[in-house]
Amino acid sequence: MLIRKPSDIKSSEITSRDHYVDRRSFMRGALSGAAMLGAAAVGADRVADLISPRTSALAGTKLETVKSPLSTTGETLTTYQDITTYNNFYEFGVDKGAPSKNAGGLPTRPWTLKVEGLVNKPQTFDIDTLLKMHPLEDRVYRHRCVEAWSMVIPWVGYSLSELLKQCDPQSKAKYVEFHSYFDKKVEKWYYEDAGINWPYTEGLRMDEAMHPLTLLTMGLYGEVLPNQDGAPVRIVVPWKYGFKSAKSIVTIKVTDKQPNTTWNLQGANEYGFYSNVNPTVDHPRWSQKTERRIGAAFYDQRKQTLMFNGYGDQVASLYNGMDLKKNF
Ligand SMILES: Nc1nc2c(c(=O)[nH]1)N[C@H]1C(S)=C(S)[C@@H](COP(=O)(O)O)O[C@H]1N2
Ligand SMILES: [Mo]
Repeated sequence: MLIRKPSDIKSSEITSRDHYVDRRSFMRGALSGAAMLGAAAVGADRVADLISPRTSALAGTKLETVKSPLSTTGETLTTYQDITTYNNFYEFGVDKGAPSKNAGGLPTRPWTLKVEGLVNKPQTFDIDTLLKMHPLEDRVYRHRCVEAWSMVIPWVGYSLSELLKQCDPQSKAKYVEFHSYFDKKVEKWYYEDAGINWPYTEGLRMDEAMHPLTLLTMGLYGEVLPNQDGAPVRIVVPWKYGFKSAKSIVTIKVTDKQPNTTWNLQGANEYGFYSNVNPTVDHPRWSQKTERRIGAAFYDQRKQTLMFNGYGDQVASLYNGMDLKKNF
């Protein structure tokens, strides 16, 4: 992304959700048969790969959800196929197609999320507790990557504030830090040479983290998150560039100092701590005025990028008095 030029992989094949699921389970059935027959001939790794791990064992598990009044309306949803095969998840490789191929081994059960730091009630939550703690909402959000492409994604989750409130942040708490899972044995594709400081770390100001739009996300399209999209739990901050939305998080640390975040350390002039979507502030290497909508018909692909990604009515007041040209 971020290191290389945005690649222009065409989302050539657009398959509807149902067709995709049918085809996938059909292929899995066909392949496990083939795998059993051929087990002696092909190596054990290859057999394992044939049987399933391209996607997690939990993939396709339905979640019980309610509609959210905070959903974005009037946009065409990006297909499940595109959302799950065009990804940025550098721990599993830098190409957009790599995470969907490589993230099958991410161990999403058991999984815990620890909330620590400046809170009166530090706690470790099991993923199955998180899934039941508060009603899960279907929330449609625009997603705008700093690389100037975008999607419209029907996430499932609830406001991060619901979780933070349970931990009772102290009054000196000013920031929240998110740490992604990191294991070199599982995420063999992490980009060692680029000098990225793993684990992937992101952060928000406390009031941004408590804003109702900031989503603790556990699913998409009404099902558990596929591994490549940050299973089993991630953050989604729809008014900021996509890299602010850390995937597969294991720790939330509440602090009084602005966190050092992965991409900000890579290049502060390219990836600001705030990184609110802003069409008037270009990335040093490309324009941010427009975006390419993944999967849209060719005549409809170029969209004007909206200030705060279109969420200004809800979030602009968080930045009163700040120079929006500098808060990038
Ligand atoms: N741990 C981790 N989180 C991450 C990333 C990553 O490489 N590693 N990429 C970010 C970027 S640049 C984007 S655009 C979104 C992509 O989310 P998606 O693949 O579910 O669309 O995840 C963000 N969160
Ligand atoms: Mo991104």
